[in-house]
Amino acid sequence: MATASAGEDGTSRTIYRACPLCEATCGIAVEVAVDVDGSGHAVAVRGDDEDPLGRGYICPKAHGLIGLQEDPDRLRHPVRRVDGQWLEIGWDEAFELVGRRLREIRESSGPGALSAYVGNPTVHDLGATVYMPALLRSLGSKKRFTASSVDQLPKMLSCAALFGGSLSIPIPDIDRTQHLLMLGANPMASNGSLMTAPDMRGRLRALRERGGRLIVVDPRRSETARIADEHLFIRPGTDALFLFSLVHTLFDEQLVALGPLEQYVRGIEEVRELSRDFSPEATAPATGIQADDTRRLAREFGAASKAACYGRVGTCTQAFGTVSSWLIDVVNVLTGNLDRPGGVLFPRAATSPGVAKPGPGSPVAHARWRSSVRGLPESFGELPVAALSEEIDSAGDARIRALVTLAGNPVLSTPNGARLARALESLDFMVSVDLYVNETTRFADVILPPTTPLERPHYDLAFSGLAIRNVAKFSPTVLDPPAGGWDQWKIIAELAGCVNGVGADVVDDLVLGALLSSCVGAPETACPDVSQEQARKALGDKRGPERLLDLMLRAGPYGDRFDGARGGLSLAALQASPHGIDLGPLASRIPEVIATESGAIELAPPLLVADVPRLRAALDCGARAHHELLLIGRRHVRSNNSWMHNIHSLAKGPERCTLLVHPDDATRLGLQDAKTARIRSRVGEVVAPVAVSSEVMPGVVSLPHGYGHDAPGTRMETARLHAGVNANLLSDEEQIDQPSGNSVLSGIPVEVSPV
Ligand SMILES: Nc1nc2c(c(=O)[nH]1)N[C@H]1C(S)=C(S)[C@@H](COP(=O)(O)OP(=O)(O)OC[C@H]3O[C@@H](n4cnc5c(=O)[nH]c(N)nc54)[C@H](O)[C@@H]3O)O[C@H]1N2
Ligand SMILES: Nc1nc2c(c(=O)[nH]1)N[C@H]1C(S)=C(S)[C@@H](COP(=O)(O)OP(=O)(O)OC[C@H]3O[C@@H](n4cnc5c(=O)[nH]c(N)nc54)[C@H](O)[C@@H]3O)O[C@H]1N2
Ligand code: SF4
Ligand SMILES: [Mo]
Repeated sequence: MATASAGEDGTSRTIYRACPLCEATCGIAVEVAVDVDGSGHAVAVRGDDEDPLGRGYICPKAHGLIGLQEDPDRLRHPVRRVDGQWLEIGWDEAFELVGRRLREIRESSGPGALSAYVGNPTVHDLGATVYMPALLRSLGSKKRFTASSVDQLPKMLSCAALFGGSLSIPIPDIDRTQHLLMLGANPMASNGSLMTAPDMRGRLRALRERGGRLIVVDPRRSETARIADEHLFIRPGTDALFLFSLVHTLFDEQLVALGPLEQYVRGIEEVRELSRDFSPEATAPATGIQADDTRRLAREFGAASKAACYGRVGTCTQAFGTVSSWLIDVVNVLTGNLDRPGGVLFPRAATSPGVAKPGPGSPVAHARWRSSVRGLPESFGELPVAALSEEIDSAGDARIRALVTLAGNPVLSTPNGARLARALESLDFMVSVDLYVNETTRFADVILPPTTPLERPHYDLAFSGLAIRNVAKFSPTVLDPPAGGWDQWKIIAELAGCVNGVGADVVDDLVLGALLSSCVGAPETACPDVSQEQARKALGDKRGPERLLDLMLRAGPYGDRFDGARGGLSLAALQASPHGIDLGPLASRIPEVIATESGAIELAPPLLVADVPRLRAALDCGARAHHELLLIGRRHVRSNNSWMHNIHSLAKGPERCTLLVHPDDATRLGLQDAKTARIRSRVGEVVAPVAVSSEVMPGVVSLPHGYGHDAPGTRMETARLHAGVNANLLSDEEQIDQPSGNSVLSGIPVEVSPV
């Protein structure tokens, strides 16, 4: 437990909220010591035993919230870079400058000269989540990038094709399943992703105690593989081949049994045909998984009373990310496990539109425009970030000249970080909304720092739609923001406004107006009988994200429909239940949730079928390329992508940024434990300490991402002491998953030699 001095007046209060640091969204109890002047400081973070999802669980990172709060390197005022020096400036001056520069560049070079990169912590703040789209719209540029395209974009694309919604992602029913087949995920370190489920250790233990099985497929014997019933090594990047072999076997051995799902599914025969070439014998040389094992795994999956196939970042950030993501759900569908308790289910979030659009929908929002240089396709309004550098340094007159970054560190988190750093340095103007001067924001002209997570209210809009139970929890402000501190929503709204010469209030009104028209007063909305005026009155005039949240909750599937007497959810109802409200286990939602053009689950969507020939070609090269050494990443429970490395309590301890090498490879390459190695790829090289370990499969080396904190010009002194190297100096912006343009960050060909 983190401790600090007691409050000056000797009393303390406890505030319950959700931890905003990762997708688990654990309920935490923050103890605040109260000072004589009534202000307070956070002294301890505990798990909240009454949180319906987390039931008291937290990981070591939760305490880091206090470290973040007190970090002397964290920015507390806007800063401007002048002749290499950071000068504190006022908010008005900052926005005047930013607005003027962005407008000038847009006027001289067109809206395509403006761009934005939105990073991962955006989804962990309600305010950023709801105002960010307004910022992107106001920039008026089609060149927008987010961390999705170094993460889950392939899953979004496959789900949009199969089910009609990029966020219609089936979640493993981990508390009721009897068989969990997990690929490319290590929730024992990551605490779970696209599966909001605190305490994975406890939940996986419970699975095994009730006689269920956990099977992990991973090129590394990860922390999760170690507690599994069975672990199979797989050659990086070959999951789609392995999954197709499972599908092949399901057909081959008459294990296909869709049950009640069958009436809603189209394309089963086409999938059968496609799977013919991918027999377990055909894929084994490439995957490294024996044909007998693949057949046995297919049989066991088919025979389990309730089973869930689940893949995460390792199955997305690879050359066949979209096809792998698709085939994971094909396995679930063919065995009747989609939409069945104990299988994989669609959550029903409290803020999802109250009337889901049932039946036929619109086509997948994909490839409506393309990037200028390589012609990479847009998905859901964003371009793959693998194209960001070239859109700055090689797009001629169409080039990006000004960039907004919001809660992102692409120099450490996207491919070929060295080229991106050079490109950022060449921009005419850059503004970053961030807490630190780090590897990316050091190139900004202006940095606008928001108040901290403990100083703002929160609700997990995204993660409540990805959780293993339906829950709703509001997180109130824990600490009063400091005088002159700006909440993130207000910074984003002001930023959106200043581009067009208006203030944050105008933007707030527009956001509210748009949300009102989609929630109330029209036949296709959830509350056709409630007028916009009525709703507006019920919501009150408090500006900011809480009012928008109230609207979404009240018009949502559990909402009070603006009728207090009716009962149901509202912001007030959540505020009266500080631990959160349990809305029950996940339940079947088909057909209501399906929104494809046809109204059916498209098991063989054209977008994915079109990528199968590329996969077929990989059957041969896969086997031939076994002499290549492939680089994968890994996560550590005390780390968080590229940040939180400046918090001593998390950063201390043994060196984490080491290269894991299998003993056979170490011998062959002349590498020694604890000595250093040079790792080279097509795009760059780094030098890192070696840890010889049979934890990785032969032919695979592993280096975590998010390090490389020794760059000049940053202001993160603790991180600098544990600098490590940037694994994304090795990842190659040319290597992408074809359908989505998602970066390949796993399975990068490298050469390794002793230094
Ligand atoms: N090689 C390799 N690369 C990877 C991955 C991998 O597995 N391997 N994983 C990928 C994945 S899954 C992801 S999601 C991306 C993440 O990529 P990014 O989102 O680009 O990077 P983060 O490391 O999450 O950086 C977060 C940034 O937000 C800032 N920040 C933190 N909290 C706040 C806040 O409340 N407000 C604001 N404004 N800023 C804040 C931090 O200071 C930091 O600058 O990295 C990807 N990159
Ligand atoms: N402590 C901590 N928690 C985090 C984060 C963090 O940085 N630190 N990041 C957060 C974010 S943004 C995300 S997206 C999630 C990610 O959550 P997870 O997906 O669980 O992420 P990882 O722990 O990286 O696990 C990925 C696994 O895929 C394996 N792998 C790599 N390549 C392949 C492959 O080709 N095939 C297969 N089958 N496996 C492969 C790796 O060895 C690794 O064990 O974690 C979140 N939680
Ligand atoms: S697992 Fe840790 S970092 Fe993630 S939400 Fe829970 S306490 Fe926070
Ligand atoms: Mo991520």
